[in-house]
Amino acid sequence: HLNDFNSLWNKLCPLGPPEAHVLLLGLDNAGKSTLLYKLKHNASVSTVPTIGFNVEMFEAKKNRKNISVTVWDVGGQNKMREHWDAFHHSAAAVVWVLDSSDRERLDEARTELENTLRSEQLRGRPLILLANKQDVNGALTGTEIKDCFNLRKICSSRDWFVQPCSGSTGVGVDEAFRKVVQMAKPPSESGAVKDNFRETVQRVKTLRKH
Ligand SMILES: Nc1nc2c(ncn2[C@@H]2O[C@H](COP(=O)(O)OP(=O)(O)OP(=O)(O)O)[C@@H](O)[C@H]2O)c(=O)[nH]1
Ligand SMILES: [Mg+2]
Repeated sequence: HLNDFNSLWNKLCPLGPPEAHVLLLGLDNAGKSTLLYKLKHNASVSTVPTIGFNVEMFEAKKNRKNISVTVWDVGGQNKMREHWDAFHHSAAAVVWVLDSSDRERLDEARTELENTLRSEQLRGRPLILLANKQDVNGALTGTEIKDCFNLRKICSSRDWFVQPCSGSTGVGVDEAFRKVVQMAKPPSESGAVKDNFRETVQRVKTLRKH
């Protein structure tokens, strides 16, 4: 009986399936929120710039086990960037979303990515770079981005992967998520990390209210 099974499962796994937190970061207008909702609802949602963050949960399988994946989509505007590091410590993977069609802001994106990767709390976490907006004519290819960002060098101490995609058409979005789940490396879970994390969420919620 399903209920019996559920109660047995809850006794065996009182904490639920293991969780992985994934951070979506990148400049404003890169397409993070569009990608999040495409992935969650397979719908093209019209977005507004994110002040604060959006968060969605997903079920996934990793090594044939169910895991629960929480994706944090943090606003990319300048004034939001100082809050990014509040999300770093529990991240199992960093997903950097790039507007591949915006050549003028490549330098800015590269500088911000390098800053993010310098974070002590993200040490060893994998980087998945989403080369978004591939539907736009003249968008940089994944290979061009890999070279232009010098990923081999700046990611010498972590796993990394470049996935071309489009949040508008959905091309590459499922592949990106599968890759993220496969590469995710949760930081060792300790009480301290969890408390710290709760505190961070509270802090950002308060921030959004003001
Ligand atoms: N052509 C095209 N446009 C896209 C794509 N993804 C997002 N956009 C558009 O880019 C704009 C910004 O998208 P958002 O998802 O709001 O960007 P964001 O990264 O969440 O921005 P912030 O919340 O300010 O950090 C919107 O007008 C989207 O419709 C894409 O793959 N192709
Ligand atoms: Mg957004």
